[in-house]
Amino acid sequence: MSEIREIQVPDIGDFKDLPVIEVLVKPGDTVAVDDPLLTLESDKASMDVPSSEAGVVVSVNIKEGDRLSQGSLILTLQVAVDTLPAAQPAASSFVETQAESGAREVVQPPLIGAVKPATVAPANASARAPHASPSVRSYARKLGVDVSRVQATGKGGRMLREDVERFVKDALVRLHSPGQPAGHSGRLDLLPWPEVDFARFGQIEKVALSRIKKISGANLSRNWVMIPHVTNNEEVDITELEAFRQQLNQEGGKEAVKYTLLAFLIKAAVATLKAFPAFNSSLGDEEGEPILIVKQYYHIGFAADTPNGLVVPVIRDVDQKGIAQIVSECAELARKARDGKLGPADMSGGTFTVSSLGGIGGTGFNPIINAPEVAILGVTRAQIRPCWDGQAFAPRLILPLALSWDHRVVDGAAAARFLQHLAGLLADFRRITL
Ligand code: CAO
Repeated sequence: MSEIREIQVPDIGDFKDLPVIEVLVKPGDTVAVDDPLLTLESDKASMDVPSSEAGVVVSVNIKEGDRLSQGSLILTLQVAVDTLPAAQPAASSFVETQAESGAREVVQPPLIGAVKPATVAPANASARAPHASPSVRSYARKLGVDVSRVQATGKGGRMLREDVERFVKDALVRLHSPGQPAGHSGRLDLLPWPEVDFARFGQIEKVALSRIKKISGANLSRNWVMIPHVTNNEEVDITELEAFRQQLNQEGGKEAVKYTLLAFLIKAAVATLKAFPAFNSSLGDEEGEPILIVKQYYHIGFAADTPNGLVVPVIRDVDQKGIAQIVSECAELARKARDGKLGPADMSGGTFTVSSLGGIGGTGFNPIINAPEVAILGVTRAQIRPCWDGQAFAPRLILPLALSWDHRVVDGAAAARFLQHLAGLLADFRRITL
C-alpha cells in the first residue's frame, strides 16, 4: 500500500523567502528519511532541507531561484504506508551546512535534540560544503563513509561517486603507509570495531535507534573526542535552600508553580557565569587564529530525558527572569520535550547546560560538554549526611555537583573557583542578590 504525501519546508527558525540554490532530486528518485532534497541559502549560510519521509519522488514543485519559507511545498512523494517512520516534528528536519564564507556557522544547537547536526567543514575549508545526491549518499553509506569528510569535486560543490571512491582509496593508503610507527602518526590509529555475531551466543532482538538517539549519539561522540574534558566535583550544603523551596511550595495557592531545585540551580549557575565569563563562551576562529567568543547573554539549556532520548531545551535570558518564571518555562519545555514538540528555536542559542539526574538518583557523573559551549554542570541526588559543625554532627542535605569544562578555554583553578562560587550561592541563596 502506498499513498502520495506532500513534503514541505520545515520550521527554519526566523528565516523567510530563502532562495533555492540547488534542487537535489528529480521525479523517479528514491529518497530515504534525511536525504537532502534541496539547498537554501540565507545571507549567512547555505542549508540542506532533508526529506522527512522515505519514498519515490512523484513531482518536484520547486526550481532553482524560487524563494521558500516554512510550509512551502517542495515535492510530492509516493510513500509506502506500512513502512512509514514514526511521525517527527517537521521542525526537526533542518540542516545547516556551511556559512557562505566557508567558515562553519551554527545557527541550530549542534549537540542534542531533534535538529540534525551541522556538517563540520574541515578547518581549512574554503569551498562550499558538499552536497550529495541520495544515490551518492546511499553509496557512501554502503561503504561506511561519512560524507561530511569527503572532498566534493562536482559542479557547485556537488559530491560525486568518484569522490567517495577516492576517499576510500586514500583511507586505505594511509592505513598501509609504511614507516609510520603505530600511535605516532597524529591520527587515532584505532582498531576496527569488533564484529561479533551475537546470535551465536544466545537470542537477540534488533531495535532501531530513535532519530533523537542517532543525532545525539553523533554529536556526543564528536564532543567527547574533540574536547579535552576535565570534570571537577564539589559538594554543597543545600539544607537552607531546600527548606526555603519547601516553604515556597507550601505557601503556594491553587495556581502556584511548583518550585524545583533545577530552577534554583539554573539561576545560581547564571550568577556564577556572570562572575566567570569564560565559562559562558565558545571557541572561535578569526583568520586562522583561535579566539574566544564571550557571550553577554545567558541562555541556559537543561538536559531532559524523554521516551525517545535526550534533548536540551534552552531557557533564554535567565539573568532577566525570576525563579517562578524559570520554573514555569522549565515545566513547559520539559512537557514539549516529552511530547516530541520541541522546535529548533526551543533548542538553539544555549550558552551553558545543566544536566540534573537528581530526581532519579546517583552520587556523581561526568557530563559531556554540549559544544560549542565550554562547560556543563552535572547534578545528582542530594542526601542527608552527618556534618561536623565544629561542636557536633548535624544532619545536613548535601548536593553533589560535577562541572565538566573544556581545558582549551579554562583551567582547573578557574573551574574550582567557579564551583566554589556556585556552591556559596546555593548554600546561602541570599548572596545571589549581592
Ligand atoms: N536531589 C534530591 N532530590 C531531587 C533532586 C536532587 N538533586 N532533583 C530533583 N529532586 C526531586 C525533586 O524535588 C522531585 O521531588 P518532589 O516531587 O518530592 O519535589 C523529584 O526529585 C523529581 O524531580 P525531577 O527531576 O523529575 O524534576 P526536576 O524539575 O528536578 O527535573 C528534568 C526536570 C527535566 C531535568 C528531569 O525530568 C529530567 O529529565 N532529568 C534527567 C536529565 C538527564 O537525563 N540528564 C543526563 C544527561 S546525560 O545522559
